[in-house]
Amino acid sequence: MDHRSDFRVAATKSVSENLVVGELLSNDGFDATKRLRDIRSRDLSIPISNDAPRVLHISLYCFKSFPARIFHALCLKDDINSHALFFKNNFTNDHLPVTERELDLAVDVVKKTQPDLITLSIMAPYVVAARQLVGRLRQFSSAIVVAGGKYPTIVPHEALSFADYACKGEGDLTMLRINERLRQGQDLRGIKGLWYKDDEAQIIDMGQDVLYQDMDDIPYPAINEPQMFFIEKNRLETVDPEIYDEEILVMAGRGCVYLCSYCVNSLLIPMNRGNGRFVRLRSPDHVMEELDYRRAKYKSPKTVTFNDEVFGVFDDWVEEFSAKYKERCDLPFECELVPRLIKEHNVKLLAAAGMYSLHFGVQSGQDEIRKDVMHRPGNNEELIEKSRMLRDNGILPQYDFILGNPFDTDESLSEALGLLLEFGTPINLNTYKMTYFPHYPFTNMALEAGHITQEDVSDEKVAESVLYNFVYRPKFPALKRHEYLENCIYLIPWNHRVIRTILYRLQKNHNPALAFLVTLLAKLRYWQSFQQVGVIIWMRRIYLGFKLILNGQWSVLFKKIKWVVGKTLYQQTNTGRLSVR
Ligand code: B12
Ligand code: SF4
Repeated sequence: MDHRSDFRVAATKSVSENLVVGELLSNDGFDATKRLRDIRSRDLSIPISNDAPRVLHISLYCFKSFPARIFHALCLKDDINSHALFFKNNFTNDHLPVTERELDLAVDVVKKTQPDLITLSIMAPYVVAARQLVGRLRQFSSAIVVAGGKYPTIVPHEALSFADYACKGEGDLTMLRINERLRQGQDLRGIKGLWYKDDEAQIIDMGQDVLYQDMDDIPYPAINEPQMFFIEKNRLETVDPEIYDEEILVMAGRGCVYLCSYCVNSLLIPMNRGNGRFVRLRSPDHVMEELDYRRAKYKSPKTVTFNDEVFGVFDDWVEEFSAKYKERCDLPFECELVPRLIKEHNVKLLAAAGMYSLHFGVQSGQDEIRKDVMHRPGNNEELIEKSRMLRDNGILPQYDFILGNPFDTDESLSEALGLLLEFGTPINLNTYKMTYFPHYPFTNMALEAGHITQEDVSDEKVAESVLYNFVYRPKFPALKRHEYLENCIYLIPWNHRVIRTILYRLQKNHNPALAFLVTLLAKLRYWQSFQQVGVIIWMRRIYLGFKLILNGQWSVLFKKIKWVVGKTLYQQTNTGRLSVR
């Protein structure tokens, strides 16, 4: 089969003077789509041939990594001697730096698995760690290094500074083509989407593969399957920690319909024009099959979270999914949808199937900023209406909000505070800090407006910002009005009558004493939530305990005590069970 005929150069600008458009090489009649379909129903425990190529997939800072787990499953099905290494985990705002011991443990895994090929899945915040890890592994291995994920998708030419090949875009079929080349003992040049440097160090632009449409052909992520390694806190584990998680994180599809300026989709959607439908859902049956697989693996799953960016965006899908979920899965679930796309009819169906909460992004409190700067649909009126509708249907809304937006003003933040207070109580609010991801339209706007400089978008700065300040950290001291208004927003979830009164007062008028008090309380909330300061957690527990006693809520009190004891015991036994093998 001649693959040249369907080769389309993706909508990539010329990124470097030293770049030439590459040619696709025929893969000896290899048809990746057919292969994907042929191996679809294979079991993961199928014996691997003795002479099968050896591949090590590495995820950086994410034990849950969808791509690394999917590729491990895909390669096992494809008769590849596949291994997966999860090199460090993602602790929000508190990532731990790579240690020498951890690099040594990764080297041990490489020595043990002897890969012919190493793949890395890389997001922008982890480029520094990727360079460091690849540098070390190359001292002990001559494996080919292929990078994929959001970072190489956006800047494949930059990824070639440390990887031999960089995959632009989705890589499921690419992975099968790579496997076939390894089986044939050929190099990887000429594969669609796989950029490389030729012998003269010229970057060869291999475009990007089409978006694979039939999501049911793609394996779901491997959970606690053979040949998986996990490194964190100077330890190497071989039991998948995922099975001890009470939350099952699933994706029922891929893609989004919007192009918010601070989100990767603002780049991916234009990049994929003419490349197939961007939003693709798995069939409800396939999702249920995965949930059966996962529930059989997990020790005591309690909830399901769908991590899709726009969950259940098609009405007929929602109808079928709700009926099947209700019939086959008794775990409550939550999901995420853009407010504009939330329809009452679908909410009722999903609620009847077990949905207890729905996330939606508010992101700004002012319609103009949301629309003109963030390129996001929806206005405040619509948000309030959707929030009310969810509550009326017994669904707990969860709101996402981005602070640290340089285009915000005192007025827009005061409006935001008013809006969030209007959502009513109890309120679940996640407050993030704006991150300047390289090349995103929002970042370019901030650069043009002089709010940031190129240095703020360097790999190191992006890492620093995401690893330690992805979730908003309250400002201290917060003397300016916009600073303490952000702290006010951060404090909203504390939900106490007195606090709400203070927030209302500050929203209307400047008051330095109250602003100082709010700032102190916001700091306290941050310590309690993120720095796990034992004393503060216990002070709060004792306070809540007394409150329950005073209100005579004995059954709630006993439930809470049982939960605290259970959690403490679980943490202890969990650490014991995960000891090195
Ligand atoms: C689900 C999701 C998560 C999940 C799972 C993450 C994961 N690693 O799988 C959770 C909740 C854990 C998560 C956490 C985080 N996330 Co997140 N997340 C997403 C989301 C919504 C979907 C990504 C996804 O899983 N898609 C499905 C998988 C199968 O696709 P994929 O990862 O893109 O992989 C495909 C290709 O990239 C390629 N590919 C990937 N790796 C490789 C490797 C090789 C060798 C090849 C050939 C191809 C290849 O093939 C894959 C299959 O087609 C995206 C938004 C988006 N539109 O993508 C944000 C997104 C990826 N997240 C983002 C961020 C910042 C984070 C966090 C840092 C946030 C935080 N501080 O907590 C962490 C980092 C975790 C980590 N180290 O990976 C950013 C990354 C920005 C960037 N430019 O790099 C995104 C893009 C959102 C945004 N703001 O724009 N996230
Ligand atoms: S709606 Fe969400 S996922 Fe979609 S583009 Fe906007 S921020 Fe990204």
